[in-house]
Amino acid sequence: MTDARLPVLAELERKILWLATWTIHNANHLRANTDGLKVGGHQASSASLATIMTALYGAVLRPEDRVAVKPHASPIFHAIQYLLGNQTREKLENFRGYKGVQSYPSRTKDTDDVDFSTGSVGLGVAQTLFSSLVQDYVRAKGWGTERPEGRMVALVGDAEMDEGNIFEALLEGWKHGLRNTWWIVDYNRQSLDAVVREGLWSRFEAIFRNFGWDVVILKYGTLQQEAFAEPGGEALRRWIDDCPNQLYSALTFQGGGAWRKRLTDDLGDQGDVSRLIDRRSDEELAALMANLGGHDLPSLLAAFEEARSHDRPVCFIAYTIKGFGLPLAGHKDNHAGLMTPTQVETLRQSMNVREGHEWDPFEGLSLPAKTLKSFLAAVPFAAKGRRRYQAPEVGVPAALTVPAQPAMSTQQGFGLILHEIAKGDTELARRIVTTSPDVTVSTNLGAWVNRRGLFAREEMADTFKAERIPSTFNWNFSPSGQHMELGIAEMNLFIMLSALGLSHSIFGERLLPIGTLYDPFIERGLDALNYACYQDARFIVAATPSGVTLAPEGGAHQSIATPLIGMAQDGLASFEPAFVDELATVLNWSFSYLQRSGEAEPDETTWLRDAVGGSVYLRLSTRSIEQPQRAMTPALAEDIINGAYWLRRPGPNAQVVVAYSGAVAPEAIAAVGLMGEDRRDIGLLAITSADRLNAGWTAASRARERGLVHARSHVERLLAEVPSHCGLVTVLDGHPATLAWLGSVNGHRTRSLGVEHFGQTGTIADLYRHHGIDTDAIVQAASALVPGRPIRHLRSA
Ligand SMILES: Cc1ncc(C[n+]2csc(CCOP(=O)(O)OP(=O)(O)O)c2C)c(N)n1
Ligand SMILES: [Mg+2]
Repeated sequence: MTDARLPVLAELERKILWLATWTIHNANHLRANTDGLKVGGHQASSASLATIMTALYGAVLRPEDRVAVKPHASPIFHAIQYLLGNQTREKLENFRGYKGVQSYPSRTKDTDDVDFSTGSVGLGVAQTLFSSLVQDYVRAKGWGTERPEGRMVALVGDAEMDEGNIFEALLEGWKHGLRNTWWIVDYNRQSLDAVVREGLWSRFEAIFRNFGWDVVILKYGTLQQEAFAEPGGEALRRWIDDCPNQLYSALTFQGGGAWRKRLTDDLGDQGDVSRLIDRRSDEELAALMANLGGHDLPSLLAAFEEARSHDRPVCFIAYTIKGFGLPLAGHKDNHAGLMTPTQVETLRQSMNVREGHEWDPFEGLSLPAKTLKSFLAAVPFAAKGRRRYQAPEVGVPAALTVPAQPAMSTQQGFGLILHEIAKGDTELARRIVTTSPDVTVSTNLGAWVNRRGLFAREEMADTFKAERIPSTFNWNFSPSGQHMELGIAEMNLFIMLSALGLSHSIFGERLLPIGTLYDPFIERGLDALNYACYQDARFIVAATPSGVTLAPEGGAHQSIATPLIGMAQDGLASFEPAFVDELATVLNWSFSYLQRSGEAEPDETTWLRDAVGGSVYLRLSTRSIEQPQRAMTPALAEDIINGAYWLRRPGPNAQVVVAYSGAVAPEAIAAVGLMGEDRRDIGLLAITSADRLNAGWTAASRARERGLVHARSHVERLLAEVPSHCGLVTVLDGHPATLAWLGSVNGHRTRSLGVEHFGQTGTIADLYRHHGIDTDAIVQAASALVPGRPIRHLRSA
């Protein structure tokens, strides 16, 4: 039985390819193009996926499905959305321009319902896998079950499969019993520079089957299958199978005449095979040879529909031609290839598109416009409109319980605070989900996990416990568990956080994700962290231990640059508290900060964009330090969130202010004590967030420059009471540039202490001395910065 959708989908495919081509051509040739706007990489790469995406969006996908589209296929995606009425002509005309359609599909910047951003190849692919695990998590809790389960689909470039993070994710998916995930590999055997190695598909096949995936190879289209059934067809099939990728590409580029010559030379037998070739015109021969599985609507529809009948993960290896349907088809240099105006003109004519009607959705059709219109109106994917949800806000208490211990580390405090939350039967406790790459216990999540359990779709008892072997930790897995245990790969942690942190928008169910890892390994997962922030996923990352303070752990685990990452990473508010009451304040604030989504206007007190919300990075430490005995007043809490407060207010004639962040608090406090007799009115500034202090200052400065003369940020208010002759010594266990900018706020002379070099192993005292962030170094810096009476402590030292 023939499928009535086929002629319409074929027409749609032509239209989509045309619109994508026109979008790119428009950006390249028609718009003023002075600053390198040249569109590289989109044309051929888009065409490669035109058929597959037509089949998916036109027939296969349902509203609950979510897709990560290969970065360079963005013009195809937007053309489809344009036809569905979700994208404007203005934005398409402004492809890659200011506020136009983005180069690569963007969840936050594009307006046509992009599910997952892509761009840095590999990450979007893994995101679909983790999103599927999150879907299972949410549903196992009994949430969102009124909606059907969706499929998480990635359209993957074959060269993209070189990215290691894809295989890290694959492993994790296997461990968690992955379902409902499709990866469709656009097997065009071309990357950016080159032609892909021979036979790669069979390696992929073996890998995926090993991890429990179904593998569907879409190699031959219907025309080819029909030809194989003709007399002599078997010889043609063998020839295709043996043909090297380079040669296939080259012949595709050259067209029908070249195919005829080559096939006749190689296969001509004056018999069946010759007749098979001769029966076809050059054009028909080219169409036959280009009729690979990934360009054959009937094969694609059949394969996808078959896969819809079960929930096993499927890898489709779809043979395609890069640049399909365009004069660039198959050429190995086509990645950055652009069609010339003449080529576009030829295509326009062949598509029956009149000049001036290039953007008309129903121009030049061979079917009545009405047919296409009503088909588009009934496309299942678009049946429910925009596919983004909102979730009600989870209530946050006025304050979290601060553990009462005279001395603690922030890491220990973090574990105790979460343990307190875990004990309660609150909505907050239920919506928190933790995850960690094999450092759950060593980052102090153990007590939380003991209470709330590990997540798995199926129960799995802790054998040690069942055997009554004493152990501190209860490692039971169940659908009600709230901890997602991951293997060591940090990329997976951040992509998991990205998936958990979009649950409210993708599945309509709010999660409050907390991930833990060792601080230095943020750098291992940094691109994925950046990706998560770019998509506006909401999560807390607690990184511990950090700096050189993890002393005996040695140089390999020490982090120097992370405070700067914390400041520079957009979408991430970073804190480095010294004391546990500060941490409790920050954590509580974070739970509501995660859930905000307002307008981007800065707040007039702090000049921070707090109404918008975002994710949070907590840089914690294993160093146990004496805790202040104090009440957390609302004013103090506010200062902690805004980034700093006076631990000791400077007097009117202050000569020195010491500003510190994090675990070096005892050194800063001691230095201030030791200098007290020899320098006047010393101030001690506790900095909980260099990131937020700096951001507020920058925003307030900008506001003043734009005429709001009274704009003042938190740090400006704090430093306003410091006399101009006063010197500033800043110190932290991290790169000194983190706090060095404080001197620019009001022009105070500043000396910034911190860590710049890979560390030694040793005690904390050894290493603080070695790097010059100990008490003596602070006193020496102050003494040199503010000359005066010799500081007695230094003389006696
Ligand atoms: C992490 C990362 N590295 C490099 C790039 C630059 N880049 C974009 S596409 C591409 C290769 C594309 O090959 P393939 O995945 O086969 O897609 P095709 O263009 O063939 O469809 C490269 C190297 C990138 N976007 N992200
Ligand atoms: Mg490729």
